[in-house]
Amino acid sequence: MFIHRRRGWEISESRVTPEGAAFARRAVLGGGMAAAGLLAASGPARAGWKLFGSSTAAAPVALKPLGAAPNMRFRAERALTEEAQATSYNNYYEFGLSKSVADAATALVSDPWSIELAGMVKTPRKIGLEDLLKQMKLEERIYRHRCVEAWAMTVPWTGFPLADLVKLAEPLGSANYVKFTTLADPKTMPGLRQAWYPWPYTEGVTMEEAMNELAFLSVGVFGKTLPPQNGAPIRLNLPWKYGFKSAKSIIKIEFTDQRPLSFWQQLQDTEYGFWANVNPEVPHPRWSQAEERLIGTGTVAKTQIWNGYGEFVAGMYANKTKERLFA
Ligand SMILES: Nc1nc2c(c(=O)[nH]1)N[C@H]1C(S)=C(S)[C@@H](COP(=O)(O)O)O[C@H]1N2
Ligand SMILES: [Mo]
Repeated sequence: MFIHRRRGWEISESRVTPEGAAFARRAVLGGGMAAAGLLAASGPARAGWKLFGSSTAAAPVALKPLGAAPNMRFRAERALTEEAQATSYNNYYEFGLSKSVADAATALVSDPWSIELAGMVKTPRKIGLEDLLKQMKLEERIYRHRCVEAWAMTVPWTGFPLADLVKLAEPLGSANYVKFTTLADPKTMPGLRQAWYPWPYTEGVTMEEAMNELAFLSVGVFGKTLPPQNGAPIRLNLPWKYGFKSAKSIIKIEFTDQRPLSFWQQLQDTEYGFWANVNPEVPHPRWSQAEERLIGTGTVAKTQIWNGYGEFVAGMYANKTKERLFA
């Protein structure tokens, strides 16, 4: 049977919304919370957002300049996305299902912050972010970011290689995977009221992927500390994988010999699997991944295998022929 797969942006935002969100909307409707007027005005996808969004004006979040030197290995070969776009079109489900979570995310308390280094490490411990940053050398890298929903951006992140943190954590030889757990605070995160989601948001990579030069922990974007909606105060960037692997607001990094089951896998493994490497030739079950829409300009670009980072990462997958590498 021939299935015509539309391009991601030809589908309405509600159709591109992952299966879990569709499920959430059904639950909202079934729960009788969606008043008819609200639905008529904005449609079911927006209704969810209104329920969880904040109506009060957001307090401005003070961002600190970081001034880290650019790493010339990772420069832009396409125009940078405008800062205003990259910081106002976000996915951060803990703060709501829409792309407009910046106001709600001002509730995030990111100072003080500490990260638990847990599991198969020489000495499990908690490390304060300030203390951690004293031991890491910050640099700026421009990365392409490709969301599984077929939008993309190109932004300068400030941070340090994940490999440097792995070395600091001193994992045992038996640890094959790294699991990331992110903040789940019901007091400040209205999205957590959607109890049918498997909070907290978690992600995972193999130890080999964690040690790859491209795997990056960011504490800033556009030369300043991360705004809350982009994952303050520390988030992952795995630019050869779909964006959902790049977990925001990380509180725990755990070393394990078990492959972690991520938030999205728990919701829909067939659509959002463990590997989730970018590949234009492997469509999402509900839309094509061949092209991407650049946020801000709306320019359409061809999506590249490994999001264009094959020279860095393709070798890691050469012998993994039995794995579902691209979903
Ligand atoms: N904790 C957490 N991390 C998350 C998400 C989320 O909802 N919660 N969304 C992911 C998705 S789907 C994408 S595309 C990126 C978006 O990052 P950005 O808003 O900085 O562009 O964050 C990822 N990290
Ligand atoms: Mo995404």
